[in-house]
Amino acid sequence: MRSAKRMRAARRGLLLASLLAAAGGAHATGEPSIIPLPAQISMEQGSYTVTAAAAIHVPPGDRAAADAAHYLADLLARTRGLSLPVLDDASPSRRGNIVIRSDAAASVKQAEGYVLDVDAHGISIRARDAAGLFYGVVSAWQLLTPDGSRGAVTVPGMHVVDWPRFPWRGLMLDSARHFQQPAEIRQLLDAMAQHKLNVFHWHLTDDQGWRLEIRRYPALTQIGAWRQPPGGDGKPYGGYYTQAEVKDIVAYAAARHITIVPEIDMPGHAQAAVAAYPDLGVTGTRPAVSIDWGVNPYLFNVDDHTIGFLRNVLDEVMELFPSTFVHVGGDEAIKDQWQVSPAVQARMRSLGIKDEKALQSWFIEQMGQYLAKHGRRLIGWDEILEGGVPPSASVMSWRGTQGAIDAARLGHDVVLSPAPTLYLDNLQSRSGDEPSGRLSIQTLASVYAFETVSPALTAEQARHVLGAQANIWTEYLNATWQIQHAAFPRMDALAEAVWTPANERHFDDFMARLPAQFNRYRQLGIDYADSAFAVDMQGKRSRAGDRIAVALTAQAPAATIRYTTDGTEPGAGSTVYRAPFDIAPGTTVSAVTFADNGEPLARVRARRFDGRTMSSIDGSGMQACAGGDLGLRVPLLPDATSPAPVYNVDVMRSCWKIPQISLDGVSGIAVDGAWLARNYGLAHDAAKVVSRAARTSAGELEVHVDSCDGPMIASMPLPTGSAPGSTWRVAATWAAQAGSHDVCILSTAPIRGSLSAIGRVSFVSSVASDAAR
Ligand code: TNX
Repeated sequence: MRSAKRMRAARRGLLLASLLAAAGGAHATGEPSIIPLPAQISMEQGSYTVTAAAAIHVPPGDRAAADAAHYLADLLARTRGLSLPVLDDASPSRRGNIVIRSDAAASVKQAEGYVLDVDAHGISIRARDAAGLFYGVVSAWQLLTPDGSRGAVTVPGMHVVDWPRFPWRGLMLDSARHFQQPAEIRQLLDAMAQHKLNVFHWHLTDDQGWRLEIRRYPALTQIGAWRQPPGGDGKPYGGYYTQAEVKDIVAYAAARHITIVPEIDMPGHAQAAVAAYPDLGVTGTRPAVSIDWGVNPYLFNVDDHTIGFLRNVLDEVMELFPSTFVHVGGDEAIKDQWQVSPAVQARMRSLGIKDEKALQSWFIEQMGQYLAKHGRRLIGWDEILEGGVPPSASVMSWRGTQGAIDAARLGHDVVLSPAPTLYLDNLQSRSGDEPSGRLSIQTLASVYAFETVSPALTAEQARHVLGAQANIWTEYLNATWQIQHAAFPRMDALAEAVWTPANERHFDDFMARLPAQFNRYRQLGIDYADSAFAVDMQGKRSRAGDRIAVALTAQAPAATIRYTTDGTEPGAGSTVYRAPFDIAPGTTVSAVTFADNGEPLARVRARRFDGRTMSSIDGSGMQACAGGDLGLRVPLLPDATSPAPVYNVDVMRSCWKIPQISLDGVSGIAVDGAWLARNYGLAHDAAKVVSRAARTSAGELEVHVDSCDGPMIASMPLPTGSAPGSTWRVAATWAAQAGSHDVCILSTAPIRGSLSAIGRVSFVSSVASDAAR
């Protein structure tokens, strides 16, 4: 076998040859856009054209091949307009057209692998198992959709031998914080399968909602699935999955070789369950289903009744989900309630357990043993390592990667899903047009660079690394389009990190294969993010103010940026951006990145540069104040589904810094903001929320220069009547300032009421003509 490097070089060389050979042929595009990149691929002579007259052939009685064939036929019809029949007439020697067959002798390295050949006679897919055939079909579909057009397509000759790097290639979706319809779940599962991902970790219960019907305990969903959102119209927010819907979804996933790992979170994140059945809780009182994101205090108690309840729940969970692994959470369970409860303390003593962390271990092990008795395995978040990891447990490492290292060293199987890299609720660019989410920016490149196996592990320990997954937490992802924006194309980067051999992964090569994937997304109706290819524009005014130097950037390192300055859409013939250029105030710059083949890679971004727009700053131009963290970009109301408005907030400090802005000729400020729900479970950090003295009842926005302790140049009373979701504009003028300064804007609003948030700051110029230019 050739080394990976030489295979790569050979691939490139032959690719060039086949491109030249195919010149003038049907759809001669670049490198075959298979994502994730196969383990081995070599380009061969010849090519094959699939037309509307083609058929997909499978051997009679080869059920796995027939299933894969039908999946391919369906996908091709949807995305290429080719309706190919599936015929069960493939003899062992059959060649030509598309042939899919189970083949115990297929030379794949391991389970889920496949061999795919394209030559002048046709396309052949062989595999030892059903998953391998399915993945072969997914690769074939990608080869047959190299561009956005419909109808006949020519595939270059090649030999692909492919298998996954890890058995756990996952995606987690939080259906508790926001609820997704079954159809949305199915669409996500379908897309996962098309990325060769095979584990869907379904976060079904949390403080803000219990989403799984349990026949024995109907109140879990009658009460626990509904919450009363702040600032809403009085209608409860919620929803749940009936057992019939779950069975459907599980079958839909299984047909795509995806295992669904359900998560029932315990002993923390239990507030919705306790709201339904207060006797499961510690205090005996009934809380509301939570409306606060973060860490809430409600824990399950540790008595026999509650342990029995959870076992009964697991019975129904196991009945619905055939997965070997069942996830029992274990995260963020602050122990306050257990610490002050005489009953819990008595139980702890009678069990001979030394502290609450060890009590959590005992709790989790009760579940672990119960699952083991039923032939299942327990997995939990890395907090289950605290207080002694239960012997039967596997660990999902989220607080960085140390949990995975520790657990693997102790001989436990682990799955990597570290925050912030694999937390897709983080935004993916600094652009102001990104929707709500967490504000640690995790770009496509940073997800791509993720390495599942820590170099700190020995080869023996690394055998415990099952794989990795990305997590879609949905506190701020309220609608399908937001989930899709967060997931795509970072899911492509994840797929390559968990499927492709480590030494075959190259970001530039990956980026070159993405445009074809974007075409598939459009065909499939997936609202992907173009953030990695979007053009960001920064303008800098000359001293005299008569010229503006505009700099254009995009994350994609190799993308060609083209732009116009006359208001027209940039096309393949527009000026290529090479260095910052000068424009006169009042000019609109429109820019977009292009692939080598002349196709645009993103939506056109346009911006008019004049005195007014340049002195108007949105969240993307704001930073945290010293010692703070603008950690979140939140919508106007907790369940809002529109892209705007959004507000970057520091819930601890309510403070924003605008770095180095020229105050020459600036005579005042106008701030567009809103009152937001202060719906955060801050647990032990609650005491750290900064409270400032206010002079008026709703507090003020204070403007300081140079630092937050620097001179105050304006103070604007905030409007009273601070209902969450109400927007406002406040303004002030000030005595002339000179030079460039950091500007600090802080809020003195009372920390018990709504959260004051600023969305846009406009510096008002005293030179009227300048604003008009
Ligand atoms: C922490 S990750 C959590 C979740 C949140 C997430 C992101 C984990 C095991 N717990 O409850 O949704 O941060 O906001």
